Amino acid sequence: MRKSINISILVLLITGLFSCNTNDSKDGDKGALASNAAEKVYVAPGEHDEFYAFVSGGYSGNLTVYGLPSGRMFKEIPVFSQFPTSGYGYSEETKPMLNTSHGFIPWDDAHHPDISQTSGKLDGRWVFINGNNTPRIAKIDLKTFETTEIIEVPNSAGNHSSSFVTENTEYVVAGTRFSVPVPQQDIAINEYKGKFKGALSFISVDPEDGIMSIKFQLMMPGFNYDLSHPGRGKSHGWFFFTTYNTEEANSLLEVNASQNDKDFIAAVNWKKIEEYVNNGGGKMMPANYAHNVYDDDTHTATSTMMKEVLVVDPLEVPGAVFLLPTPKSPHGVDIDPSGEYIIGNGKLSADLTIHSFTKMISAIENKKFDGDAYGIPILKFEEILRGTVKQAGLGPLHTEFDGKGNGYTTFFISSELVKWDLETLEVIDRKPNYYSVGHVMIPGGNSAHPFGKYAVSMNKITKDRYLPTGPELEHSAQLFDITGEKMELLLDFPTHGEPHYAAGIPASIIKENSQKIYKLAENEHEYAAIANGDARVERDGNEVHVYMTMIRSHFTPDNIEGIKVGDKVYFHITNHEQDFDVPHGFAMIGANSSGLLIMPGQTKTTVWEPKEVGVWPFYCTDFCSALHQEMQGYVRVSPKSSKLELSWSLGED
Ligand code: RUQ
Ligand code: CUA
Repeated sequence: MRKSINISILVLLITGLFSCNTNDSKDGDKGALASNAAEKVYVAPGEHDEFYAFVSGGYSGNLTVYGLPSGRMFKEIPVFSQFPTSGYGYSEETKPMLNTSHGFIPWDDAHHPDISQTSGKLDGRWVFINGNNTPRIAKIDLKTFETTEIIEVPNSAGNHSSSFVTENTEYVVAGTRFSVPVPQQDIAINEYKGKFKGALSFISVDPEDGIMSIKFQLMMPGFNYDLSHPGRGKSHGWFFFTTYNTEEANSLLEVNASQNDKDFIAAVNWKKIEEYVNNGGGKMMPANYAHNVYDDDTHTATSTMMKEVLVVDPLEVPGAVFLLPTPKSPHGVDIDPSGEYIIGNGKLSADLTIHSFTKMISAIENKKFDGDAYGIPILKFEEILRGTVKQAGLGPLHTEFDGKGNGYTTFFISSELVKWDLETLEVIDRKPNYYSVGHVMIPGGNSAHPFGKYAVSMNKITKDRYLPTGPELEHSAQLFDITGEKMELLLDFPTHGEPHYAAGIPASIIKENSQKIYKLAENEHEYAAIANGDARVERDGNEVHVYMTMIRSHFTPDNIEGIKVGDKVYFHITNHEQDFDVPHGFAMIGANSSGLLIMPGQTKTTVWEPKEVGVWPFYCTDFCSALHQEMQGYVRVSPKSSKLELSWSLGED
């Protein structure tokens, strides 16, 4: 590999970073305001948006749902982070969702949502998202908009080249950003080179119930695997991963990992490996990772520790893995809707590199190799290159497509969104982004059928775009109309956490399936109180189980006596409402947990360990009726030595 580095770009990256200034911003605004932008984003009161946008929350650990074009925020879906609003990760039922091999982890860094597909089209069943920090992949059910499954990814670290799905959701794929010793061991960090490995995990998704299971892990050389995307159409069956730090440096990466003029895009023929694995290939290796599943009928999650994983050595499957040289530490790799163009966004580059899938296949067939890395053939750059978009901008990160022959690439350093023609590779338009754009999203952008009406750029720096809110500002997204030759800036809207990728989908695909209540008759929660007579309190040693019901505007039981200091009181609360949008809340004074928000027909549990004698109230936290303030009760707590028997009131006089 040649050693050279564009020092000026590196310096820009390290120091200058943000080339745009606020004066540009004012000019840009004028352009947008001169148009009918307001009309284009106006969704009249009571009207619905045309698209859902699922925007990653980055270090919030969650996923936020917005409407497009209005930019209105509809919901924050808790995924990897405890969420006191609903009690996710606090309720006894959902704590297992956050279980990992490292124990209970109440947070993660959530990056790249992707919506399930059938035949290359968004099907709106699930959205997947990766946890970077403690490697995990989560699945959110788009009927309930709840996280229903989380699988930990072993042998990985910084699970960043994730969680993208193949065109029939055969797999959701997760690649490690940081290579690590596999299996983990106590060795010197400077033994990195050659000893650390990069695991690329192919997680199968059951076509019926969506259950995830790690089919195999491809054990690659110890590079950093940054992003990935599936092939589609003609390239279906392949998956592409960018790499950087092919130098395998282990310190001062900002210099040492930028020595090679080109890093690689790893092309993985997963169909070939699947076949190899189905025929008994690969090695089972001991592992320890959590698989957490939430059951909609029992309203309860279970966590199972998995003990092994199937590992595949790429050298054992000749013809399955190739390396595509790609300039300047590529960040995103994006595949156009036809599956022909493989776009490498070299983040230290001014040009965009486009490889051709067809040329890649013929280079493979004709053995146009340029050596190998750890035995994996490196294809000749000139043989696979389709062309470059010249001087497109500085620091390309990510590209999306409109399905009409155009690519839209974000340039972090020059802070702009650039539209270019996939055929001519000419730049068509560029618009400044405020400021320092990361990702861009076009609904359906990672599929064979994008909906090329809007593009949303997600920016890293907000500065003066909104009223100041102290040193910390929310990140900012910008909505563009991309139906014309030129892009038109329509709207800025704040996003929660740090949005990395987002996934958009026409609302029509999912809104009819959106569930309104949980049917009480189908509630199989172990501690549910369904029939009127089910409400009760039971003691089992120092554990007390309260089977409680709630309906406007009453808890049953409402007063409980006979609880003692040192007891562990489980409130299992079932909401008997069967109307859309009538939750009740539950909060107990002094509980070391969050309140609960319980949806109609649902059961949730919280634990309270009273520490002092007295009479302690609980109440409903959601203003549910005119008599909401009356929705309350008391627990009498007696000394540990008390002989007072349990008693409770069922709401009669
Ligand atoms: S990565 S920009 Cu996960 Cu590009 Cu955020
Ligand atoms: Cu129930 Cu307020």
